[in-house]
Amino acid sequence: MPSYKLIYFPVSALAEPIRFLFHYAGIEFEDERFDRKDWPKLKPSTPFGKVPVLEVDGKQIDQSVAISRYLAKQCGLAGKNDWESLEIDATVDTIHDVRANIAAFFYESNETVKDAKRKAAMETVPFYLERLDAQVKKNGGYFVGGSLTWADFVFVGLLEYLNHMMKEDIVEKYKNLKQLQKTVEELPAIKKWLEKRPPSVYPK
Ligand SMILES: N[C@@H](CCC(=O)N[C@@H](CS)C(=O)NCC(=O)O)C(=O)O
Repeated sequence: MPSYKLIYFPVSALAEPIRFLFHYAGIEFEDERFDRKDWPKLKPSTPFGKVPVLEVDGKQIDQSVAISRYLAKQCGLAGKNDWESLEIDATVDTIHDVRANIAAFFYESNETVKDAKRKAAMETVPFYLERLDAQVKKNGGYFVGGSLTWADFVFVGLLEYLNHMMKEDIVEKYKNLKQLQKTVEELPAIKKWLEKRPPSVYPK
């Protein structure tokens, strides 16, 4: 078994689906959370100046989605055939489109532009969530194929971060997404992780 080190800010966000996968698969890893003030020093040492970065036996790789897909293949969560794998990839991209819409206003510093982007997100996000909710309903409580896949981990893993940016529980009124959150969070390995995970420390 290779030795794994996951390097990220001290938050859930993009690293959390990867952490979910490690815990679900029962694969040991070092969960390195660096202090924000150390980022400028650390950034040039990463492949593309971004985190999360995974070190596999000392070799560095970035991109949270690619890393999640890699781990999902190892624990049987990457789809039962090529079509399902494609559906999972498409769903994960859609989930990241939702994140990008929310992040666009959250990280905007110009107040006028921020308001315009927030207004746009308030229309776009429900549009996506309604459709994702219907997808879960159609697929027996999961995003793809009637059973757990890494797309479910990406969505539920990102939720805390999305809720932090939106300042509300974004799945509150989406019955099927809410139930999916419950299903994932009640998986024994995930439940155990959620009980002990360090709280996210978001910038003030
Ligand atoms: N597509 C990349 C995005 C990585 C990304 O944007 N990471 C942010 C943190 S969430 C980052 O490294 N920000 C610090 C910076 O850009 O200096 C992924 O999914 O891993």
